[in-house]
Order: sequence, then C-alpha cells, then structure tokens
Amino acid sequence: MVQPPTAPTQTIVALRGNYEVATADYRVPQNYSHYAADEQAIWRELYAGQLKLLPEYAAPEFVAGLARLQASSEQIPRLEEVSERLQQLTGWQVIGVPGLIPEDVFFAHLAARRFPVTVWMRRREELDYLVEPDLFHDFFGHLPMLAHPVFADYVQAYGVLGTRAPHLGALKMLARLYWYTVEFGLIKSDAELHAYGAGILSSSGETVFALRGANPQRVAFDLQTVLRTDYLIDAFQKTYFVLGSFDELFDTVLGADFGALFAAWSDVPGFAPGAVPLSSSAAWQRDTMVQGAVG
Ligand code: HBI
Ligand code: FE
Repeated sequence: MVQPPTAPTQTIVALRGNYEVATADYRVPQNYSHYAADEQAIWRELYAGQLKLLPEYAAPEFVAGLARLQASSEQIPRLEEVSERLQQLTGWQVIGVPGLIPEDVFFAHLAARRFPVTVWMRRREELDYLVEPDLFHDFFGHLPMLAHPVFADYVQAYGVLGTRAPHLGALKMLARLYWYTVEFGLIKSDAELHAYGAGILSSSGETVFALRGANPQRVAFDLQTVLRTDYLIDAFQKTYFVLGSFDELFDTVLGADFGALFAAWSDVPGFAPGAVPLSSSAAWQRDTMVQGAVG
C-alpha cells in the first residue's frame, strides 16, 4: 500500500484522496458511477463559470486546446476517453490519481507524457478555492495546454529535469518553475495579456485578480528570477511572470544549464513573493498592460 505525500501547506492537513487503493505509481480507477448528482452539478457550474471568463482572460492557445479536447461541459469527463483524445493530439495520456502524489512519482509520469488527474471533486463550499488539486483543477486547468504541441513538450521536458534533480535545492527551484509557469503563468503574445496557468484558469477569483488586480507584480519571464522566487500556496499570488511566447519558455528551459543555476542559487534565500527586484526584468504595470503597450 502506498502512502500519501506530505501536503505542501504551512500546517499539516490530511489529504482527502483514497491512497489505499492506489498502485505503486499512485494510479487509482476513476469509478465513474460513484460521482453523486451534486458532484455532477458542481462540475457543470464550475465549467460554465470559467467558460464565460475564457474569451477575455485566457490565452488563445488555452481556448483552442479546450475545444480540441472535446470534453463535455455537461458532465464529469471520463478520463479514459479524454486520455485517448489527448493521445491523438499530442501523445499525452491521462491517468487517475488520489490527489497530490510524491514529487519523484509525479516527475516520472510527466517525463513519460502521463498527466496525473485527481479523481475526486471539490465540495460545494470550495467552489472557488481549495488547497489540494481536484478533478476540476487538474482537468480544466491543465489538460487544455497539454493539447498545445510546444507546451506539451515543455511539460515533458520539465518532468525529465525533475527526474534528474535529486538535490533538495534543485527540487525547490524546479517547484518554483512549475508554479510560475504551468500553474500561474501569464503570456502576452500579441497586444493582450492573458493567463495560461492552471491555478489561475481553474479559479474565477484568481482569473480576474491575476489579470486585473491592481496589486500583484507582473514581471517579464526570466528563468533565473523565476527559479529564485518563493511562492504562496494558500493565497492569490503576489507575483506573476509574463511570457512573450510558449517557444520562449520551451527554448529557455531546454537551453538552460540547470546544474550551474542550481549550484549558484540553491543556498541563497529566495525573493519574497511580490518583491521581485526588477533590475533584470521589466515590470508589467497595470496601465501599460491595459493599453497594450510592451512594458
Ligand atoms: N501531485 N497530483 C499531483 N499534482 C501536482 O501538481 C503535483 C503533485 N506532486 C508534486 C507536485 N505537484 C509538485 O512537487 C510540483 O512542484 C512538481
Ligand atoms: Fe495544478
């Protein structure tokens, strides 16, 4: 029997998933018939709510990816069906997991182009925010970008990097990279600033906050800065990093000398969220962003 990992929160919380039925690589069956009517209703409400926000707030690549998945907005998707579909699109599989899984297992799945999706749905009192990933976050937030060929390759490359980064300092820096791109990334590929991160686009509150909030820092993506910036797990982010293109992300990460970056920075305290020094990266001010000017 496998053990659940430690939750990445300040206080220790029990993870909700059923780890007792998981295989050695933490897979669980979806047990589709077990979803209650109210869980189906929560799916529909969340999906409809986020769908309304996408045209204004989401990257066009995310919107296109969601359409390519051909998932139903009316009922909880069957993971086997979407896995087949995604495999045709970009060669990624989707597997059911009980929730958060240990980093090494997570990295191994990504490196093999398998995306772990939590099988349970959040409760009604958690409609806009929960700390653990649930089915809606993992599915709606993550799978659309995995239908994008360049982003799909980036996530696999990230997984490969993870399997090769046994040092603790490296893991911490890699987690920051995942957090500030896959989870909370923004992109300004044309005149408009949009979100592509799963943590943003699976939360209506953070979708509006990340793009329109007056307070968060919006900083041009810079690999070294991202690797050095701490993040907040249980609050809206204070710093978001803005890509110019998904090619920029893939090329930067593929071309980087991570060994040198880890050696240089793993023992140095991280930048506080919201207080990233801007000498090396441009700030994206709210007014310039609304006007569409490049900061
Ligand atoms: N497990 N299911 C799941 N989903 C995640 O996003 C996830 C995880 N385990 C570890 C993990 N993320 C983080 O360590 C990433 O920073 C790699
Ligand atoms: Fe996620």
